[in-house]
Amino acid sequence: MAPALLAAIDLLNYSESTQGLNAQHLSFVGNVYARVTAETVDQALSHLQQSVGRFTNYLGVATLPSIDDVLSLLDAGAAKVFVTRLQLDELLSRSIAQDRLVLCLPGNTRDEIIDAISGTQVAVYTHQVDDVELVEAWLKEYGTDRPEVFVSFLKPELDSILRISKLSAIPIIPAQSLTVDVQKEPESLSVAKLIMANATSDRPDGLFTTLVTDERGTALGLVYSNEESVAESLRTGRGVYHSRKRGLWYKGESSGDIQELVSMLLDCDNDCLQFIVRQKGRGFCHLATPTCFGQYRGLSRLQKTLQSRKESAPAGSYTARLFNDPQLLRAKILEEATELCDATTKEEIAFEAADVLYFALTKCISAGVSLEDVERNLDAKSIKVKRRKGDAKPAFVGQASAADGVSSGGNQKEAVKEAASIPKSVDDPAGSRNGRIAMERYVTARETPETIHAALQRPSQRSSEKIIAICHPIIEAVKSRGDAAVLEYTHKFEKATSLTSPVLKAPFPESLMQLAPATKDAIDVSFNNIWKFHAAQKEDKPLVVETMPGVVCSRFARPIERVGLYVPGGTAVLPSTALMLGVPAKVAGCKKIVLATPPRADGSVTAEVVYAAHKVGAEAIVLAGGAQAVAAMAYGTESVSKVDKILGPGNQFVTAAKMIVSNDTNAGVSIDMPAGPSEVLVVADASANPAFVASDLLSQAEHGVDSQVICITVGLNETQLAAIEDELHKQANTLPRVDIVRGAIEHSITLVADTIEEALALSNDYAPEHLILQVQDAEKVVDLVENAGSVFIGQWTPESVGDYSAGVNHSLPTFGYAKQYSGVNLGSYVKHITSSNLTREGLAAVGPAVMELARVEELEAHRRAVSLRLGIA
Ligand SMILES: *[C@@H]1O[C@H](CO)[C@@H](O)[C@H](O)[C@H]1NC(C)=O
Ligand SMILES: *[C@@H]1O[C@H](CO)[C@@H](O)[C@H](O)[C@H]1NC(C)=O
Ligand SMILES: *[C@@H]1O[C@H](CO)[C@@H](O)[C@H](O)[C@H]1NC(C)=O
Ligand SMILES: *[C@@H]1O[C@H](CO)[C@@H](O)[C@H](O)[C@H]1NC(C)=O
Ligand SMILES: CC(=O)N[C@H]1CO[C@H](CO)[C@@H](O)[C@@H]1O
Repeated sequence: MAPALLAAIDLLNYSESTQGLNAQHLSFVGNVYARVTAETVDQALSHLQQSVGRFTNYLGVATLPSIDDVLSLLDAGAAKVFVTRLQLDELLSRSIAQDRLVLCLPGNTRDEIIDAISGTQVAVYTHQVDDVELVEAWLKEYGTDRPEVFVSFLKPELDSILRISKLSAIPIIPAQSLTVDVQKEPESLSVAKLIMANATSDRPDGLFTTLVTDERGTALGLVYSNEESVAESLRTGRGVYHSRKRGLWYKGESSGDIQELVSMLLDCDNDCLQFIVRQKGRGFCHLATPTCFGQYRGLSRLQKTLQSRKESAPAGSYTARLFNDPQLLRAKILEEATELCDATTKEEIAFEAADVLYFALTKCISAGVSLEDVERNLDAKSIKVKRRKGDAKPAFVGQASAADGVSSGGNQKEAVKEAASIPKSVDDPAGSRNGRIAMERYVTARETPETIHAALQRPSQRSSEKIIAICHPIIEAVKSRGDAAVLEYTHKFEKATSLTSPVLKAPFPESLMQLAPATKDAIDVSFNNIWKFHAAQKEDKPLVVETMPGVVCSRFARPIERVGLYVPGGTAVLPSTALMLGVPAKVAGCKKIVLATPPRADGSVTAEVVYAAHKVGAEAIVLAGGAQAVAAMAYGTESVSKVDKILGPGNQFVTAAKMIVSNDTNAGVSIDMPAGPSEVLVVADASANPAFVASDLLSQAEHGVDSQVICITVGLNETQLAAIEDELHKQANTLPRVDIVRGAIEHSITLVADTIEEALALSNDYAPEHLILQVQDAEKVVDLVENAGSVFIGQWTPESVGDYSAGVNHSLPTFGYAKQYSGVNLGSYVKHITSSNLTREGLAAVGPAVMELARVEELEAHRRAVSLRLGIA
């Protein structure tokens, strides 16, 4: 709708005290035109910010030389900016909507005007018109089927303004020439008169139907106005109407239920007024209800309730607690937001969204912020022209991926694919710094230890409680309903609805293991190397120690009888994990090996994994992922054997499920270690090849957006740092998984250190899963390594060899657990039994000590077991 009247202010000399309209009056009119120059642009921006949404339209004029200033004004909420022809072309080419722009005509002769507006649909402005008749003539010539026309006057006189208005042009009049009180300022133009100049009543009594609403647009009631009541309303700043019985009607004058005028406008065909007011007292209706149409509903009702509770909440009531305990409120907002994220059905989403709005509004009201303030903000944001990033902050990205992960029982690396930080397009800034794919850089000598520590935080460290809560019911279902429950989850999460059995039993048919010869050979090579390395870890004879003459203690190993190996799946093919987990189990001599992996949607498992399962002698493959697979192996089902230990990496759901089952004493199952997203830390000095360093960082970054890669440089100068960064940017852009890489790089960092000791101290504190040493005398540096899952020594040892074929396992502690845990190794598949074997003399020698300690502990039977044998009373 075209603004009927524009009040112009000149920021250079406008002040509240000048004669004419003050700021409140301006907001009644709603449409303000501000002359903005290069000198006053900052003033205009702050004016806009303070008046967020106060004015329906706020316009700037084209004495601005800079396109950036124009953009800033639009972004800050200016409804339209008046620009030159050149600026117009430039802005339109930048996809700025044409209804945000007004073309300033270079002059106001007929030819100039016709020339300027032919062929454009953009609104035009003609400045300081002297010859009103001429403008009138060409407006008539164009008829009403033309762009909006804004007109300012050399001499603003009522007659010329009205003539132009009647031709549907929009007059711009200096605020100083306008008044809301003609009695006091008889020289000035009456705002009421101008607003009503072109209003046309469709009623025989000439009154104007007037809709009264609150700021949110809720209709409060219906009344009538005429020019007199409009003028009184503007003058007093209150709701003033025309009562058909009583004449001029100052609403609330006797009852006290007054209304503050916020603004007034005409509808599209100028026959109905809308008054936007702030209702005070009991309400609008004579029945003392808030509106003539009954009670408030929805958010308005909630807001009223909260506002009244804030003033007088019954002590001890929940709302009072929320107002008084910011920590509780914070926790509720976070909790409800998470629940909303996890909701799936329409009913759940509506339910959870309502909760989020409830707590969010409580926060607002407690801080004196109203819904109207929030909505003004929304409106202001909706007209921004500069793009917002829209990415989630890193701390929240992991949480987002966690919730997604439940649908793919697969590898963490796969499960996070849909995470918020995967760049959606080339111009998405994730992982980019100054237009390049680059990690954030910190010079350790210039930062506090706290800053460095914070920078080394892993992504997605929160969420575990939530995940555990999701896993519990799944585990319970599998525990109580066995195969049926496992199948249901597989149908639901992996979409493998054709599956009728949750297991594939050995011997696996050849048809499921059809592999290219090269792939088969590669698996065989890896199998043999892993076998050799783990066989060498085998203890061929027990450890025997004679602690005293005749007292022999020994320790010997026995395989864990039944092991369950979790092989992440999803869309990734991970035969290497099957080998890394399965070979040591076979070397150790585990009697039963069960492998679990999520099937693809067609119910199949990749041939590589089946072949690997076959090579390690697995008795069955459980076709399930996530918590359901873990539960099936921990408790056993009709067709899945119960196991004694579960090993293998997985997403947060697998990890959480492993923690839950290992914590259940009735399950009788242990786990290898807690797992988290994969990570690498590369230490590089001047001897390192920048291309190698970058390739190692990227080979980890491509695992998933929640991977983290850290580069610690030792004594490198700017040129050398730039060389690594150049390589990273260059190589990253050539990778097929560049989007995932960018997601990971977004929360990855470079630390610029001076010495190798400093670098290793930082690394030990971080305790990386993979540590790559690309430094001079790398093997000596290993002595400085205190915490790491696996170390890759020297420039010829990329992490990839460890991932696949060197022989070391790649099932390693992540998330800083390298401080407490080893990676999977043969020891993970065996337990150690100790034994003691005494001769009579041996018992005689050690017996007095035993008896004395038994006496001190008052365990008489213990003492007697010795004394009896030794024939002592
Ligand atoms: C003013 O009134 C005329 C005649 O009724 C109408 O054509 C025109 O659209 C109106 N203009 C405005 C701005 O209301
Ligand atoms: C482990 O068990 C204890 C005691 O039953 C419980 O408090 C704790 O929350 C459990 N932890 C997990 C991860 O289930
Ligand atoms: C960095 O060191 C290298 C090797 O010593 C040298 O060639 C380069 O000029 C140095 N760059 C800067 C900016 O000091
Ligand atoms: C127990 O000790 C005796 C005497 O030292 C020895 O002969 C025997 O082999 C040992 N047995 C075992 C199982 O260690
Ligand atoms: C045996 C194996 O698979 N490789 C290594 C896995 O990690 C632990 C901890 O570093 C090593 O002890 C194993 O040798």
